[in-house]
Amino acid sequence: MTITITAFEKSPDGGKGLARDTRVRWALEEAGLPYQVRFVSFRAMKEPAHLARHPFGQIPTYEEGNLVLFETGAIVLHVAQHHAGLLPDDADARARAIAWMFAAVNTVEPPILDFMTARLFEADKPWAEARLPLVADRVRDRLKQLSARLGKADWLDGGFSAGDLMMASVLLRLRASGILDEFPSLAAYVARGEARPAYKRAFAAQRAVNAR
Ligand code: GTB
Repeated sequence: MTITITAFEKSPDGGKGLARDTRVRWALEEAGLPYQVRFVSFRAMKEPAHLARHPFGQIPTYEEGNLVLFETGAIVLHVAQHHAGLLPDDADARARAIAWMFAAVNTVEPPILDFMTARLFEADKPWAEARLPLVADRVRDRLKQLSARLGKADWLDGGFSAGDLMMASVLLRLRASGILDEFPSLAAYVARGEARPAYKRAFAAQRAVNAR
């Protein structure tokens, strides 16, 4: 069955792979699944045709036959549950890998999003100077905990899984700020993810559309 995802017609990052379609592309590449992309403009995202796919008018979405999904965690989990390569066979290890997916979007990504918002969109506010160090430290607290758990391992729990795919995707957005490099083991962890052939294909595909 044909898989169709949505992505920005032109991503504001100019092809750095920071928009969330990249993590879905990465999962599809890991699973060896071909897919098509429907590109949407910021205006089209808020129109009824796209809102029928995504209640919040965002990208990415995922269509496969009658199934329409939104939320990258749900999309990557769906792909991982139906195709080999992204979740372990052992039931307990599988549950732990899924826990890491939730940790990525529910525990690690929120402080990173607060930090990005403060840094990129609120820098001109009168309170920005006082708030930015606070939100940056909340990110550092999470990264300290995560790097303690990762230790010297390559991946969070045994072999590479959808949990690592989601965690690396969340972390790589921090690179430009310099905070990721304060945690060399996490910077190396993200680099290991980005070195995977499937990530490289996903990155190249979005870059081909967005590079300017
Ligand atoms: N929780 C949802 C998920 O995981 O799927 C979040 C989806 C989401 O935030 N989508 C963003 C979107 O559609 C694109 S990825 N925004 C438009 C809107 O809300 O109107 C966020 C993003 C956008 C741009 C960059 N960039 O250019 O650097 C990075 C990340």
